[in-house]
Amino acid sequence: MTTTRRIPHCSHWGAYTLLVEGDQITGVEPFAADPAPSPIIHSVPEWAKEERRVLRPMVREGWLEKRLDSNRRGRGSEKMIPVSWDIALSLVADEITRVSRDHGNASIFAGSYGWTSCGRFHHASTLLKRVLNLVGGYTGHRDTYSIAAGPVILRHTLGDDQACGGGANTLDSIAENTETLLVFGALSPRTAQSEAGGIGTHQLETFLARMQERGVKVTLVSPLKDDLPEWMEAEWWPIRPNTDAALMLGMAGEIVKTGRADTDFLDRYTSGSEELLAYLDGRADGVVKDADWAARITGLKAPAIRAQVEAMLTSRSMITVSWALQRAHHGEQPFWAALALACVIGQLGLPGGGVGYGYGSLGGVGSPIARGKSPAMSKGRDVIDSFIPVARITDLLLNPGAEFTYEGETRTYPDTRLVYWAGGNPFHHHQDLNRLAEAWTRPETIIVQEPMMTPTARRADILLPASTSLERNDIAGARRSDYVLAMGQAIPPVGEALSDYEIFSRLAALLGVEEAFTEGRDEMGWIRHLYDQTRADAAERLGFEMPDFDSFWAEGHTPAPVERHHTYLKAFRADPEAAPLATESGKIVLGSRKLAALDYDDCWSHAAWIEPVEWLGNDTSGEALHLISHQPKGRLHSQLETGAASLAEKRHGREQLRLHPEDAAARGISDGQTVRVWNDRGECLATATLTTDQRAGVAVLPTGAWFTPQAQGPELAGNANVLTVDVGSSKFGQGCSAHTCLIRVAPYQGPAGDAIETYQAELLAAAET
Ligand SMILES: Nc1nc2c(c(=O)[nH]1)N[C@H]1C(S)=C(S)[C@@H](COP(=O)(O)OP(=O)(O)OC[C@H]3O[C@@H](n4cnc5c(=O)[nH]c(N)nc54)[C@H](O)[C@@H]3O)O[C@H]1N2
Ligand SMILES: Nc1nc2c(c(=O)[nH]1)N[C@H]1C(S)=C(S)[C@@H](COP(=O)(O)OP(=O)(O)OC[C@H]3O[C@@H](n4cnc5c(=O)[nH]c(N)nc54)[C@H](O)[C@@H]3O)O[C@H]1N2
Ligand SMILES: [Mo]
Repeated sequence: MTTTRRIPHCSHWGAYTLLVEGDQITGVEPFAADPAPSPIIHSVPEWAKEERRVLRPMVREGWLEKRLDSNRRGRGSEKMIPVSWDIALSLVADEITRVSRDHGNASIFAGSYGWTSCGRFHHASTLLKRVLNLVGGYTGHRDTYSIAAGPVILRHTLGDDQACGGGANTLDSIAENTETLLVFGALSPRTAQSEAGGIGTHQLETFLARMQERGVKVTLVSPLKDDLPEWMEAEWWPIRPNTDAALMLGMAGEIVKTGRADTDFLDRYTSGSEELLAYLDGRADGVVKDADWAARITGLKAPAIRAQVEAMLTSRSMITVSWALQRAHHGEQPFWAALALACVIGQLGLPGGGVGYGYGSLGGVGSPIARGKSPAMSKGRDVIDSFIPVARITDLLLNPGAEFTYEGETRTYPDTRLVYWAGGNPFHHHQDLNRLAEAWTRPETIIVQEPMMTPTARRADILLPASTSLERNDIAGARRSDYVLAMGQAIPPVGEALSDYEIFSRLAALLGVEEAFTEGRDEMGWIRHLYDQTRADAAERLGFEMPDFDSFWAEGHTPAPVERHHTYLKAFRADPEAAPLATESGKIVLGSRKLAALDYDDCWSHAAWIEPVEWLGNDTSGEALHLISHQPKGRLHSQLETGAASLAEKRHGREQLRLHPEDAAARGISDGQTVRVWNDRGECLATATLTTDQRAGVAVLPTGAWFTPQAQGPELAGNANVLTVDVGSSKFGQGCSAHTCLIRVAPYQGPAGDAIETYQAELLAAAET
């Protein structure tokens, strides 16, 4: 008789129990306390399938034969030769030693951005940095693809970036206090499924339901109607993408024009407001920013904007802004403009009033605020000061020695010789992948540590197979989680895979730093240690009792301390002198001395509407659509792309390109047809799906399809990043501009194989070498 083992586990999309018989996962049960478990949990057994795994260490044939003299354009197409772990790791150690000795450690790029597994112990990029910090350091990265332009501008206008990281008014308080809610972007269960580092309970819908029940007046400003659940019965304003700053400033200007700006609030709590007001009322540039001005730019209706202004002024009003808005060219502006609007209204610091960012962008943003110390492995002290803004990776590789700016500083790109990527997939996440592919030919050596044979893994010189979280023990629950969660090992490692900790421990030994790296602890020793730190902190600092480690591990989960009904800037509002902000003035900055001195043309000294490089307002062809490449519903980025939840969102083995029926008709496209999607940067195939749930002129292609380029012709899988633009949001923030992108679409005439089948066949061919 087979016995079924029940193993508590967790991923970025939540906690669950794995049912295991022998070495097989036979079922997945949602975490009982979770009111809205993510369907993606049922895709997890897909990780165990050998077809997509890296099964053994491998080295690119040309690199093995000729090292630095190999043809670096062979990456991704040359044979990969299996080698033993000993050989693979000694090659890695020798490369680190060589580059460090001959070029200095800044020539080792280990920024290695990526979501990896949710486990906080086997956290691949942290462990990579930990090893390298013990042998002289590396070039790292600042900010994230998720948020960069946003937090950078908030650090200078609010003093820190809490308001976009889950520290603004909590949703429980908004649900009880707000009367008028203006939503920019989304409040969507689609994105709230995920939380970096795992989450116990998904609460967004609980709070949205409470708002609906209380009759909160909700307006959704988004190109997509389904960015808010239909049952919220919100008024939908289908805005032209990337024009939100104009709407926000037009609303603020309308308030100023009608003499209703809260001047007491502006005087007492802000600095530089004169400059903003001069822009709004037209003294600065002769253009009055009001409802009519905003309507012209955004494609919305001026009377509705005026009515909204009225409601915002005469009731308790709250503005929410999704992270998506700042993943765009000039993405600093909608974040700053929303703050400016909130200041003109004057309700910041009151329960359910003001502005907050990123609600529902991740599951924990807006939920009760976790107050404990989350379990986390340390990367150690950064021993050299070398970094890039995260999304400047292609620029780094193409332009060694060139200058770049970031947050007011001017710095120089180092000369990258070695790239080590562990736990991320740049051939999914970066913009303009054809440009990245060119840059990828520059470094002498590229090491990738990955469980899956991803497009990035295939483009490695040395490829190291990491195990997935299913194959080892770990602990989850990061800084926004309401629970600490056990991640038990369910199955043995697939192929010759080793855990990230084991790989880096062996590498540390070869580099002579094993003691410092491991501190003498093994896997369970570390997990126990990390948990005990979290438990001690909760007890000492917050008086919050957590069970001892063995009880926790047996139970699989334990609640973490949280704060409910939080009001952002409450203390500052009560006494701005006693509780000043960490800004240049101690107040909210509406006119920045720092930015005035920098005098950038793409990030001015006050919030402004600055046209993006590409938008519907500057299309000269008359045929372009604005592409929204938002987060995929059925997977996390490129992870579990062939899992059931992800496949359910595909049609004919490709991603669906959502089109408005008017745009489809104008191009002779019918529902379900294969279309070619292109611009000057690249082209891909997708399956057209027609819907009136989006503004005409807008197309939607979710991110994360596995990049499957052909020697000639379009990319097969529907990877949006062959189309997106690779420019920094501005000289100040340097965030990625993924949501700024114009495309063309037409029916596809050529032969179109099934992308998944093609990819699978290529993988099998690669595995046979
Ligand atoms: N066009 C467009 N592009 C975007 C975005 C967008 O909105 N539009 N969004 C951006 C955003 S917000 C983000 S966060 C990025 C996400 O970009 P990434 O974080 O790079 O995407 P993932 O697919 O999550 O990649 C994680 C990788 O880690 C691997 N992995 C999983 N577990 C382990 C492990 O235990 N060990 C190791 N070594 N590896 C593991 C997975 O197999 C996967 O290949 O994409 C960005 N790109
Ligand atoms: N299922 C799933 N959930 C995820 C992820 C995933 O891969 N899969 N990824 C996670 C990660 S890493 C992150 S950072 C978050 C991201 O969270 P978000 O940034 O909030 O998510 P997006 O899906 O990129 O965008 C949300 C919506 O913003 C709208 N939008 C885009 N551009 C504009 C604009 O110019 N103006 C207005 N008003 N609206 C606009 C789009 O209609 C889009 O549907 O999602 C997280 N959640
Ligand atoms: Mo993200």
